[in-house]
Amino acid sequence: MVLTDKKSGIIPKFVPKYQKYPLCLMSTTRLFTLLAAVLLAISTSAQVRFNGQKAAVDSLTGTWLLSIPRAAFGSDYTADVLLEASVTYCSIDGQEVTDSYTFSNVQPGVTYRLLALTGSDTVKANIQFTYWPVIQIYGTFAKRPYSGGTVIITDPDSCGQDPISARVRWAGSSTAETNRKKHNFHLKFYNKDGSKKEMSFFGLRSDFHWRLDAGQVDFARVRNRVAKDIWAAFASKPYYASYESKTPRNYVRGDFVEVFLNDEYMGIYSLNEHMDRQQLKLKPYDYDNGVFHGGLWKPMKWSNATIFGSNPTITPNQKTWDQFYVKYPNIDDVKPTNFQTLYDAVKFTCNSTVQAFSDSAKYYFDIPVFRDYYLFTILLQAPDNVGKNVYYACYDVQADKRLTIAIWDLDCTQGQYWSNDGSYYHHSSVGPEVDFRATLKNHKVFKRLCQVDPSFHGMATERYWSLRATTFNPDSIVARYKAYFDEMKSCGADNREITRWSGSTDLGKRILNFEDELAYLHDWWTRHIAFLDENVFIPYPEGDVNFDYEVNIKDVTLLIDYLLSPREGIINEKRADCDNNGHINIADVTHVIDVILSQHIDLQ
Ligand SMILES: [Ca+2]
Ligand SMILES: [Ca+2]
Repeated sequence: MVLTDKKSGIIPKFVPKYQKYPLCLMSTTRLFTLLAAVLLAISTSAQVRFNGQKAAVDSLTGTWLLSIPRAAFGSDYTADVLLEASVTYCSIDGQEVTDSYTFSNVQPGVTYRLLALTGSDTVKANIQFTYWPVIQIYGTFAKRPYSGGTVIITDPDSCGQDPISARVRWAGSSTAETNRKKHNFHLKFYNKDGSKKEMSFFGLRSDFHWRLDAGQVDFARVRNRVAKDIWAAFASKPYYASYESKTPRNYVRGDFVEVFLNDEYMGIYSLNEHMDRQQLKLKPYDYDNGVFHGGLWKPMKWSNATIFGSNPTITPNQKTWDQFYVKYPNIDDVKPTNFQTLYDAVKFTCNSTVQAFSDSAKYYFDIPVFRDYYLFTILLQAPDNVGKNVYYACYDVQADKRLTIAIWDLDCTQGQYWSNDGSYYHHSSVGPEVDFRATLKNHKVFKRLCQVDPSFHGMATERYWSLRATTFNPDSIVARYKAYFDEMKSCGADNREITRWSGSTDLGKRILNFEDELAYLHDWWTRHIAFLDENVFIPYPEGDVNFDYEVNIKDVTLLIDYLLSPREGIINEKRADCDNNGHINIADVTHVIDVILSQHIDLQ
């Protein structure tokens, strides 16, 4: 992780609170009284610094968390200790500390008991280590609007802990309700003069706007991340990638951190890039001449319009059209805005004849990316990503009106439902033997693409089988989870997350257990891929050029038509290369005829 600015700072005064666990054993009042007697006071961690670093304080458990290099785990870790003048005595695990201390055999979750005396207070804390970055957020926040706050970011590989001025709000829709606890956050960083403070983490893009993803209702906490990894591993690039000089990404990247809010541990988050014009490398608005180029839109909620099923009158003077929100250009900068390109695609989907849709869908939609999204959502089962939690982008509305897709927010996938009402856990509607096409075809673009062109599903099927032994192998998908669980386990974050959130209302008061979830995911993926193999992406027979699961004279006719007049889109070239020699020619026609003849021989 790379931080860009350095200046010394303070951690706000730590106020002791009741111990959260184990509440089941005694009343809060009694517990508080007991703790108050034992912990006469816990004070700010700034009074004791380790290699210049102030620990992040969790007032819920009395834990001080220090972020140190990963290499320090599994061995002894020696830290220079700096005591503030007010500290008259300090010990760790009973050994007096003056200017340095060696933590023996640092392991995930292992605690070292600190005792510090000042003139008026006795400070007791359990020191733990992580090798993930730590982000401390201070302030009072809501879904909207942004509120001022302070953010301190501790990099395991450096000692800078500058307080950063920030504008912060909760991100998401249902996950941003006030009755939820582990909120996602939008973070916007600012310099002291009020200018945007660009920061880069994990070697990712430099930006002033970052998002912390909580995985609030996700029992694996990493579903969104694994989903994005799978998409990044196979999905087609946007149609304009071949002529845009920079690399567009139709997904966001990020990495793990541990978050504290007002000195309460909030657990494992993914610090992610932002989805915007910069991420997708859309052509910028021409301010000099007032000309629109790139456009980016996102549904806020599911509606008939967001599934391209109705085309109400556009509202270019507003930031929303029906349930679509204009992300770029920002309505605050460019008003009226341009919903026309999106509107035209919706209207075309609603009103075009079968023939017109068949002929012209490729001028409105980035078919390879739409096909990959079709495959991806069937693979993951993503009911929250049909008509919402997706971005539509146009590179340059002046040159090419095609919409492409960028993925977003895939927490509720792979057997995970979105509600936290307690009834959704491992819900049958997202079970491994559910054919997701029924849900996906509520979206009229996918419904019509499947209806007018069998090769849409056909080519998705071929893509599925080309990836079946690698990216889509259930063992390789489960291995992604295993690797992330191992990662969180080996820095101790897994148990900190469990201690903080297991049994919470966000999880329908259910137990958080990563081993159980891994077993669930293994079962779900093994059964789901077997189901897809046999029921959804059913392999086509050899010679079935037109994807109707039959090999007959229609395939021969189509193939000859194609050879006489090659046309984009009427045939899948891989299927047409029936003898699989890399060329499409008359020998393939002969091969199809041989297949047909052999069927007749088989029947005799
Ligand atoms: Ca056929
Ligand atoms: Ca051939």
